[in-house]
Amino acid sequence: MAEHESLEFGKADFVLLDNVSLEEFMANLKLRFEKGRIYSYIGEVVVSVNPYRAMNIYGRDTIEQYKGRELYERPPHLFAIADAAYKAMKRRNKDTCIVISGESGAGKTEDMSVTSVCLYRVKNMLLKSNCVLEAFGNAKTNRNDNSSRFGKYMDINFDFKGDPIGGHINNYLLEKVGVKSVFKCIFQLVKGAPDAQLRSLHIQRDPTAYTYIKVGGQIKSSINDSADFKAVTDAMKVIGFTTGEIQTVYKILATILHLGNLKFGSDGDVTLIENSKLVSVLGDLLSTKDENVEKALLYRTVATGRDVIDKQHTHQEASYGRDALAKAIYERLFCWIVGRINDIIEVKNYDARVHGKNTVIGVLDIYGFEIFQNNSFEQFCINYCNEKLQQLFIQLVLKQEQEEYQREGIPWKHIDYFNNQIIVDLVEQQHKGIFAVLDEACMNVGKVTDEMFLQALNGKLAKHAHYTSRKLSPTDKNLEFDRDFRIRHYAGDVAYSVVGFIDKNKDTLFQDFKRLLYNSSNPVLKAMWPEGKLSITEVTKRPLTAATLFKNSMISLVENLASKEPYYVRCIKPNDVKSPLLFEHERCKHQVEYLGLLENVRVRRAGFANRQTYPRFLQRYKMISEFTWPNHDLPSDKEAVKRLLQGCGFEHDVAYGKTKVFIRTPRTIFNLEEQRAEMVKRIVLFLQKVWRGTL
Ligand code: AD9
Ligand code: MG
Repeated sequence: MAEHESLEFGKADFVLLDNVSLEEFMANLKLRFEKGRIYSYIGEVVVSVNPYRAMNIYGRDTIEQYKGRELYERPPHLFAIADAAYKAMKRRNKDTCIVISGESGAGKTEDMSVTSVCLYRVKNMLLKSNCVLEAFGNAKTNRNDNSSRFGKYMDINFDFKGDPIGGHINNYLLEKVGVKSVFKCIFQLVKGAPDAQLRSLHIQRDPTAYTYIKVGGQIKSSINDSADFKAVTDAMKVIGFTTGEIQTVYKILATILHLGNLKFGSDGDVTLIENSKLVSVLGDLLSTKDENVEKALLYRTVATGRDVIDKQHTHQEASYGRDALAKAIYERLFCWIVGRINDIIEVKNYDARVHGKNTVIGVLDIYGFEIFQNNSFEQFCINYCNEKLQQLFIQLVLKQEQEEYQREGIPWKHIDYFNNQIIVDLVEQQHKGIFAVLDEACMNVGKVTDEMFLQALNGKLAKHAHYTSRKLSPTDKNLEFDRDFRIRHYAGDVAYSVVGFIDKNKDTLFQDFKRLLYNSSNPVLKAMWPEGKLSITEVTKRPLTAATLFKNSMISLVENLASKEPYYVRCIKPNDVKSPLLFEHERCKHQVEYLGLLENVRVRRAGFANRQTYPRFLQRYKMISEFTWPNHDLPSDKEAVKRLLQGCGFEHDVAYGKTKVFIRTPRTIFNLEEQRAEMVKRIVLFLQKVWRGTL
């Protein structure tokens, strides 16, 4: 428990509250925010409130102050958690992870960078990779000017000495370009690239000239555009991207902007490209013949039995194909960038037999819970992801903890909490879940509409307590549209429009585009599209849907996190206007409630900071007691541990379970550690004297 701060800043650890009530919790949180104390603890969980202003608390000197210290020795800080995760990994040779959660704009990505700086030490590559990924994966939304449109899970590998030796990034990209948001890299290019480079890409320095930027809205210029553009390009160079690769990256961004401006028209039954000059621009950028570009945009090749014919797109199909192409090449570019970064940062040639075990700290920063005016498939996936992470928190912090006390026979009064498993099931359950119903709808190509999908949901989920729709609750004033269904999420109600669900769930990129890109004479682009190699008759297997891919990736992410020792950072957004002064009480209270923070305090307060099996405890501390050193003659290890702790005067702070001893406060552990270190020192001195014969 943190005890070092003056009380004028409130309680540094919520466990120290006099009464555990929502009012006291909120009063303490507010006081700390107003005093500029943005971090607090609940035991080992960090509660972080977005300050919306630059804080002078992230310097090297501050990192040094936290290194090697115990959590409760210094004011709460992310550095302390990073160091705790690091120490736990080193001491126990165990993988750990830091899970950062909270709604959109709560400060996760900032907290992730702060934590990473502390963990990477001198690993420049990892820092540079952050810069590139943010440019390509973040966009401005209503909720956050720098909103992560991709989830990032990063493993940092350490060698046996505890030095970082590399890493690996998993990305969970969702939003695609041209949908709702414009990625930062696109602004940086248009506003910040040198004139000559723009000319070679046929791009004008005017964001309003591009439909996709206009559709994405919020045309925002920053004074730093050219500096940002340069920083990202330089970062790619430092990471090891070749000049050809960097050029291709920008050619792809330019391609996307030009695609957005393509207009289709018709002449009788024939679909045409109105601004055909753009076709040769695209041919140039994609290193392919103009006529190939034109053909892929206007026709698709279909196999009918043995025959292969070119079928003309309708006007609508052509527009649809164009947008699908823009989205797909952006998505592919992003994954390719992550892949290239991984090639470079991944640990190679690590021989555990020579270097000892290589351990990992994972850090997760993912898109936060979102409610927009109009919520679609992307928000649905994002919010499902947040349900999964909340479930993991419940499992690890609230549920397992209490179950262990019961199993071990420690007297325990159960603490109630809302278990969101029911919502997770609503989304991911086989056959009945929303994803399953959606996938079923997508099996019937072309026949099922979004509305029919909604009907199917209504049919299957009519009785579900967390699902409703206009049809099921006609009098509900909060359900505005017939096309909406609403989920009661752990963090609040969200109405989703079904429009576009079916399209977004299917892999809808015409094969002709894949072939076009594969046949490019630009080797970097070609390598991004290996499946374009297949001929029309070879393409038969139905690809997995977006929902299934996303669900699978979330399930394996959660499994991965659960296999590590987790540390949590729970981020809170103090207001919706990005103000450093405003603590909107209701807004914050809502977050404290749904994050389960009060329950967290209760479990923590009634619970124990540390537990160890009796043999393990003895192995570590037996030298500090005459009853146990070098061996004990008591009937059991449990008895021996009791004698040891009685001897040290810690009896009041511990409980004895069937197989483990439970220690309430970290201070006791700290004290035991100190005594142990002291004894080890004395034993070593003693042995040295024996060896030297001076005894
Ligand atoms: V989203 O789910 O990706 O939409 P995040 O990641 O939770 O969201 P982010 O870290 O991007 O939020 O923070 C939003 C903004 O708040 C930042 O752009 C900063 O302007 C501001 N912020 C957040 N944390 C800090 C901080 N520790 N110090 C200063 C901060 N400013
Ligand atoms: Mg973010």
